Amino acid sequence: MKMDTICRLCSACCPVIVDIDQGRLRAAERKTSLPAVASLICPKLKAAPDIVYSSKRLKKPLVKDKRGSNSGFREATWDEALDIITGKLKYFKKKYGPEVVCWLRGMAADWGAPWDYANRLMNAFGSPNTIGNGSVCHVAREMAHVFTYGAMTLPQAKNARCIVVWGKNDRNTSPAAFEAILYAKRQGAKLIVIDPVRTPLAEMADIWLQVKPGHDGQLAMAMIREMIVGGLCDAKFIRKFAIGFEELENAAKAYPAEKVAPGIWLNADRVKAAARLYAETSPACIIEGNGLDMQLQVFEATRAICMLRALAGNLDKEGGDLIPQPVPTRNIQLKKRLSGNVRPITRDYPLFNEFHETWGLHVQSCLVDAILEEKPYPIKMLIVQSGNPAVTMTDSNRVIKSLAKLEFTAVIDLFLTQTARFADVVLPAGSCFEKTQLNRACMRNSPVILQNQVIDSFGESRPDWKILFELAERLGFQQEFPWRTVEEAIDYQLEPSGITVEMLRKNPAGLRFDKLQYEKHQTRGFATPSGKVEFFSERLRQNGFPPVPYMDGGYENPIGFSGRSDAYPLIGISGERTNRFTHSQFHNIPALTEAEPEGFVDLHPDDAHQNGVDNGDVLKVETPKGHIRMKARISDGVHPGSIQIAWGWGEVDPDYNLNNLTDDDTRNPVTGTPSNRTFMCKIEKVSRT
Ligand SMILES: Nc1nc2c(c(=O)[nH]1)N[C@H]1C(S)=C(S)[C@@H](COP(=O)(O)OP(=O)(O)OC[C@H]3O[C@@H](n4cnc5c(=O)[nH]c(N)nc54)[C@H](O)[C@@H]3O)O[C@H]1N2
Ligand SMILES: Nc1nc2c(c(=O)[nH]1)N[C@H]1C(S)=C(S)[C@@H](COP(=O)(O)OP(=O)(O)OC[C@H]3O[C@@H](n4cnc5c(=O)[nH]c(N)nc54)[C@H](O)[C@@H]3O)O[C@H]1N2
Ligand code: SF4
Ligand SMILES: [Mo]
Repeated sequence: MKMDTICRLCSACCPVIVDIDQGRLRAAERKTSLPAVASLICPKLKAAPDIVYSSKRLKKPLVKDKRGSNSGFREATWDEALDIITGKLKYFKKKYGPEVVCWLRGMAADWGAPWDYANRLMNAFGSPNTIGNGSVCHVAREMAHVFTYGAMTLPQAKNARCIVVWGKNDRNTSPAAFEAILYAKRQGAKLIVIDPVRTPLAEMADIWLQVKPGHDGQLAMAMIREMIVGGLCDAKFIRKFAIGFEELENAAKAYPAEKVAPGIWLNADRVKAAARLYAETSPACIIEGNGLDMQLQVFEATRAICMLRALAGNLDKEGGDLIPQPVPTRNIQLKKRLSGNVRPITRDYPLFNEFHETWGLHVQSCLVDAILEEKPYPIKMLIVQSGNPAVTMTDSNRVIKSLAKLEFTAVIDLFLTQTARFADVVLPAGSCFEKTQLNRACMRNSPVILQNQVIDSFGESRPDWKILFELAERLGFQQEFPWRTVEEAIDYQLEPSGITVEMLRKNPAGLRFDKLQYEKHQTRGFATPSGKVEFFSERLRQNGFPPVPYMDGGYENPIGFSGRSDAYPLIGISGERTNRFTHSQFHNIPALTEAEPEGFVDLHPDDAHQNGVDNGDVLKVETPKGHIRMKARISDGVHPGSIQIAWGWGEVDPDYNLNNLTDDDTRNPVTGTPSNRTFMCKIEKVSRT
């Protein structure tokens, strides 16, 4: 039987058709809306049955029992496991106050509506500490958009005449977006790629700017400057719909391409050519990605990039960058229930906490501060849902110390991960094919497409929503969680839109709430305090941050450990996400590891020669925080002076854990973002092939 759903094996959230036989998944295939382009095969989706029915999946709840089996865990019933967790929740609340309990969410259970259940539960319980990983993913970038023109734009690559791909590797991370770029290129669109690594997109580009890692903000300012002095801006749009142009013009004076380019490994003429091609081709869109996200200057650099969109007049144009039309939903977070006296552990980042009612709290580094240093107060109990912080959070040695110090930890996951090993109780969660949920990726801009439960639950595992609803019931929150099924909960949340689960099931391709509209600013303006595009943000100024990005004219080197470059001369790039793995996931699935059994450190032939390194030699890569060991792969796809380190392999062996190298001491002052992606390091050959 064929059924429609959304794949959530990674955050690309592709609509898929699954083939089901007696409640079991046989195969799955992506749908594509672009008939002219062959649908890209996703290896993870192809391996979905191997993932879902992996022998390593957790079938039953586990409880830590040091007297028991080798692993230290014994199997338990759901009743026992949930009773232990609720007992601990009540104990810590009574002894210290509800805020000592934190709920930490990774990206896997969905960046979406289901997260609202965790917020609702924790807010009803009385703790403001529901923390996600937005400080290292796209949320810091989203805030830069919101502070510039009120919402995060969606690039309309399919109909663009010029596409800028800025720090994104869509072939591996978002096949639908890659297909749209291929489609547009076939229609003659120009492609500019800004990436320190030669990705498949860089190979196809009309202009590839191999920017020095972490220095995108200076590049964006040079492009702004080139557009302004070249008279290439949309003056009419700026006059009517923007404020602070003069201040931006002044700030950009410090960044002529000739002055910027040599320091960021680029050629001034090519920077100018890129700015001109972007400005002179209309409509044009900018696709940004995670290459910007873990930069120390993520907020400022993204704000500058957002300004390029406005200067070129591409905002909310077909083939430009669309201002989304989100589906109206009921805010079910119950934030108002919190006592005003209990401030979250992320209190030092008030603007980031509050810029968007959906996102909640996202500076995950604050959790480690709270556990280890008890700042601003101690966290004693942690519930980790759909995340693997022992591998994915910054400065793993520090994270692991914090996990070891916690008084009680529960983990909700499909597998016994490096993080779950620290848990007192592990609850087995259902995979994305085993649960129905509202997917935020769809809600952000219609059409809304439902993620459906299409197969039976594996073993005794339960969908995340069910685990949360049952915890709520045990804590006495029947009133807050009155729903018997997830369908009821979704209908309640979607009520303002008039869309129901039943309607969504009848329309598997999705439902739009309202008609797609462009240039909405003509009638409504932009959702900023001034109603205009804010090159100058009074809100930032009032909060002690530069109102215009890079207005100090500085040429800072914003890379982790940049002050230690004598001892650590190479730039380490947290590297490629290949299309077989999602962060720390699926390295235990033979169907995927057969084709890609290990990760590599890519280094340029010049650096290999200088360090006497051959292909396959084992390298020790070191920073002041720690080291990893991984095989070398010589590649001219990276710039001399930089190495690209494979991401996500720390789940297999802590010796491969890239976050052993990263620094959590220095963070972006607005968003708390550390330099996970870019840091100074050194290499040493430790063995030959
Ligand atoms: N140095 C460095 N650090 C990074 C990054 C980087 O590139 N470099 N990337 C950053 C980014 S962008 C992100 S988003 C984070 C990701 O950080 P995490 O969210 O911690 O990433 P994953 O390794 O995917 O962990 C997801 C976990 O959820 C489990 N899981 C999968 N599906 C479900 C489900 O439906 N329910 C439940 N309960 N569990 C499920 C998986 O088995 C896995 O253990 O890492 C960040 N950290
Ligand atoms: N297969 C797979 N798909 C995924 C994921 C996964 O783990 N695996 N993770 C999901 C998640 S949570 C996320 S956030 C997205 C991320 O998806 P993408 O945004 O595509 O992220 P990456 O592929 O990590 O990085 C994008 C590009 O940024 C470049 N880059 C690195 N440093 C810099 C820099 O300093 N400047 C610039 N301009 N570029 C730089 C890298 O070389 C890379 O080509 O993917 C999602 N999809
Ligand atoms: S890219 Fe692959 S794994 Fe990710 S959502 Fe799409 S089909 Fe699933
Ligand atoms: Mo992410």
